[in-house]
Amino acid sequence: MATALHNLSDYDLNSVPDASNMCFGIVVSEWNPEITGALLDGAVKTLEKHGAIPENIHVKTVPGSFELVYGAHQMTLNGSYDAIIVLGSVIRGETPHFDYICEGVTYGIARLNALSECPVIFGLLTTNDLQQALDRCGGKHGNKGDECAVVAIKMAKF
Ligand code: DLZ
Repeated sequence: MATALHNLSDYDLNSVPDASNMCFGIVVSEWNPEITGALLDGAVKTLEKHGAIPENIHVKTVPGSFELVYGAHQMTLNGSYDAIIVLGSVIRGETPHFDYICEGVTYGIARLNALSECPVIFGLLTTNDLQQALDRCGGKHGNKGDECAVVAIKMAKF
């Protein structure tokens, strides 16, 4: 499970279906923008690398990670997406707030996956500090945005 044992940007290119006919929604949190912006860049570049057309990648922002569930839910209701990706970064602080946000988003996204027809891909970095987040948005452990894009294409094809 540990990302230190698995680079987030490493995958078998041949295992990824062609995405040229697919439409993707991405919901990205504005909190920790240097992290979420890098996640978004990684996700969009990887979707396009596998054939997705820029006009078929629709990006919406929400104020914080807690709002990712609402944003993704609205996109599932739209009915025109083959897969939806949520991107956020929650960094542990001094209060239990971190745990409540992480739990709420995890539960909310899992619930959407169980109840809606559109797969929702979980791109929430939950880290103890800023460095761990930087390591996972294009740093030494790769970019979780890349991983989410590959998962979105595979789940769209599922
Ligand atoms: C309030 C808050 C805090 C303390 N930390 C983060 C964070 O590290 N990452 C993040 O995406 N959002 C954070 N937020 C904002 C909440 O996600 C949410 O936007 C607010 O609680 C309002 O619902």
